[in-house]
Amino acid sequence: MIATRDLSLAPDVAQDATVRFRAEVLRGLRAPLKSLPCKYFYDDAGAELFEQITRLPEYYLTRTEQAIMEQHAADMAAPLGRRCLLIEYGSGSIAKTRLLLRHLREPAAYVPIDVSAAFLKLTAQALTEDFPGLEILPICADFSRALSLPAPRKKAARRVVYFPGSTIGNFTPTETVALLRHTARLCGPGGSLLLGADLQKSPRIIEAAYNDSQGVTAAFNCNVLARINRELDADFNLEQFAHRAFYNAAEGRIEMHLISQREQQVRIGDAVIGFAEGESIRTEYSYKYSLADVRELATVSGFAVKRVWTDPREYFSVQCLAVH
Ligand code: SAH
Ligand code: AVI
Repeated sequence: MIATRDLSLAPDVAQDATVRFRAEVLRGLRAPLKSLPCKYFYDDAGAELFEQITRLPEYYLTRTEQAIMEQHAADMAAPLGRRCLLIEYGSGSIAKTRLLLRHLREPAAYVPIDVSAAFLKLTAQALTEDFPGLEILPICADFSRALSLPAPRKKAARRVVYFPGSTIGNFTPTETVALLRHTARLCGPGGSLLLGADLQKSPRIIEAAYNDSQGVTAAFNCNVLARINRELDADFNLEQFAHRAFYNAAEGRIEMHLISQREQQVRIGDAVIGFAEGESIRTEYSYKYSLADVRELATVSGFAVKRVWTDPREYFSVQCLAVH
């Protein structure tokens, strides 16, 4: 029998989440260089727009990682052994997770962690049908914050964190080291991290992935303002902010911004934020690493790189890191 957990948030937890959302939005918009945390992209509409992005011809990341998983998931699963507890950060639509689960030997349980309740509900439903007997323990939370893991019914031999999608690239290198250290502690001795990371390549290819011709990435970017309007009683005029994404070669990252098209004031609840014409809100970084960069980040964070799988063009990598 499958066990899944109720994902509806208790009223006080939902209220805490809104208080935190408001505090983080105001902190970001009151800073001299305005920014918004990218984890707030993923309300129901944002999750759906992200899924559309993964199918765009320009967005090479998802299909390249999927191909790596299709080819090597058995190899990735073998050293993880019997009865591992599989924890996933930013699980999303779990398309790639299925490939891994298919090859794991009697996993103790699967713990998807995502800020998107919409994604998590779909996950539990879909996996219930396809993996009978697998205990699923979803957590709707920010994986970069302290969290306590639910105890699976079956005793786990080791903990494995699966972190696909290059979501690691949405953290700065300093944040990445903190996140990896926290992950090494979570995995504990004998644990592993299976990490999907986008790689450096021609800036032309990278920039196209974030400036698609159908405007889906622009809609994804602007949706965060619609979410703030709806959830925080704000009055952003979406027509007055334009999507901008560019590759910052010095920092090795894509930057996504929303550019104010005129001088304007926006109300968020009882707070008022002023924008100059041309002023930017930075909404996301997406770092692109070399294999050596990942090795260095892993090593200073308590991991050793054990295996690396890439595609023939070396656009993307999946890496097995062991806690050392
Ligand atoms: N793993 C999927 C989805 C990647 S999109 C894939 O590879 O296609 C990024 C996912 O991470 C989204 O589902 C988003 O809701 C989630 N996410 C982003 N930041 C998060 C955070 N700090 N904590 C928990 N989930 C987060
Ligand atoms: C989830 N994350 C890795 C995506 C990325 O490519 O940085 C989010 C995204 N932003 C724009 N398009 C996709």
